[in-house]
Amino acid sequence: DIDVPESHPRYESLLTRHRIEEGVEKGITSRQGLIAQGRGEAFDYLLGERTTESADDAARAAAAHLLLAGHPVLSVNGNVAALCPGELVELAEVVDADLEVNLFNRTDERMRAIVEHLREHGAEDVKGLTADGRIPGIDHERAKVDADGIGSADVVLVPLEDGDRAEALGAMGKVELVVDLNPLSRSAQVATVPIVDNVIRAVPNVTRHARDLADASEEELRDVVEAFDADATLADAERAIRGGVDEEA
Ligand code: PTJ
Repeated sequence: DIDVPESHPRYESLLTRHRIEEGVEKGITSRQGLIAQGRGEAFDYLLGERTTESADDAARAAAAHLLLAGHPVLSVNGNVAALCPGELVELAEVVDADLEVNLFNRTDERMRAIVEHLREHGAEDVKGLTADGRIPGIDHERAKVDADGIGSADVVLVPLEDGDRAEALGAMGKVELVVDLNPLSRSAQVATVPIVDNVIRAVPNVTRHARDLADASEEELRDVVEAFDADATLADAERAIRGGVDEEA
C-alpha cells in the first residue's frame, strides 16, 4: 500500500511516515501526532535509525518487568496504534498484559476508532472506554483511565507518553516503561525503564526478549531488573545522539 522501493535509503523512515499519515486519515492519530513523529524522526536520524546496545538492554529490562508484573498494562495512543498495532497485540499476548487505549487528546471518536483498529489486528479485550478511574494530579480529560486497567496496574508500558502523565503515573507507585526517542524528554527522565528507540523497533524487541526470558526464574528476572541503570542508559543515548550530530557537522 506504499509506493516506495525497498532499496530507498530511507525506506523505513518513509514507511513509518506513511503509516502516521494513514492513521490521521483513519481518525486514529491526532494532528499533533504528526508533529510528534517529526520530532521523533530527527532523533532517530541522529541515532542512526538503529537500536543501540543500551536501548537493547532497556528492552530486556522492560521485558523482565512485564514478566514479573502482577497486572501489566500496555497503554496505546494514536501514534503507536498507527505504527505498530499488531506488534502491541503480540507483546500483550506474550507477557499476558492488558491493552488500554489512553489518549493525550481524548475524543470518543478516536477512542473507538483505536479500539476497533486493535481488534482488527487481533486484540480481543481492549480497555479504555469505561474510564471509571483517575490518575491523581492531572486535569480531568487526561486523567481518565479504566479502574481495572491502568488504574490497578503495577507495571505500565507507555510508549510516547507526555511528561505530566508520566510523572503522575510514577507518583502512583507504578513501574513505568517508556519508549521515547528523546532521552531529554521528561517521560524518559522519570521512567523506571526508558527505552530510547523508535517504537517500531522497540516493541518487537521487548517481545523478543520476553520470549527469550519466558523460562527464566523469578530470581533471574529480578537480576535483569536490578542490573539495569536508567541514568546510564539515558547518558549513553545522549552520547549516541551527540555523536550523530558531530558526524553530520
Ligand atoms: O494520541 P494521543 O492523543 O495520545 O497523542 C499522542 C502524542 C504522541 C501526539 C502526544 O502524546 C504528544 O504530543 O506527545 P509529545 O509531547 O509530542 O511527545 C512525543 C515524544 O515521542 C517526543 O519526545 C518524540 O521525540 C517521541 N517520538 C515520536 N515518534 C516516536 C517517538 N519515540 C519513539 N518512537 C517514535 N516513532
